Amino acid sequence: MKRPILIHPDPRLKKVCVPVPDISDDLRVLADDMLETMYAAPGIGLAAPQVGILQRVIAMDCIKEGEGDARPLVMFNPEIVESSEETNVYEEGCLSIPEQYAEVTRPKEVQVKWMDRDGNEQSETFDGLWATCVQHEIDHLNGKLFIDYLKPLKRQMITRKMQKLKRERARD
Ligand code: GNR
Ligand code: NI
Repeated sequence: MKRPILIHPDPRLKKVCVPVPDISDDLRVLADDMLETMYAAPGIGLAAPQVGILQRVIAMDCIKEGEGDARPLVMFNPEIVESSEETNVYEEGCLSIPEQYAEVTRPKEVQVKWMDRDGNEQSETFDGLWATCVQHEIDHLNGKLFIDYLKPLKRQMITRKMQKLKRERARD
């Protein structure tokens, strides 16, 4: 089932999420709901706090439509174990900050380890958009949004736009 996505500013998007102790059926349902919500949005990633669940779970699929087979990835307790010196700049967006985009510089490659839905440890090195996306998602688990990398004035401008959007949505 699709779940509603929280819009910034929301105190739940600023919280450090707790690790999942082990994989349960509830968590597998959450993972499926997150993938469904992400594909429907549409987005290339989604973190559990964006649907109000303050646990360390992310979903990703950076394969764009028509670009090949889908690759739905769900990670429990993802951790970056190594980051490249080399950086990359991407124009980032966020489903919790609709229609706002800005360039963010991050390590170009990251090695990530996580637990999969069967409870197995996985590890993989990501590059390109996958690397950007997994870092953006892990930031969400630490209460950090891409606008936190921007200059305060630009961040404030975006936050004010989002407050207005939320007021308008609450009215109709
Ligand atoms: O859909 C999304 N697109 C995107 C584009 C560039 C960098 C990061 C992202 S993640 C975003 C979905 C989202 O908000 N995930 O938390
Ligand atoms: Ni996001």
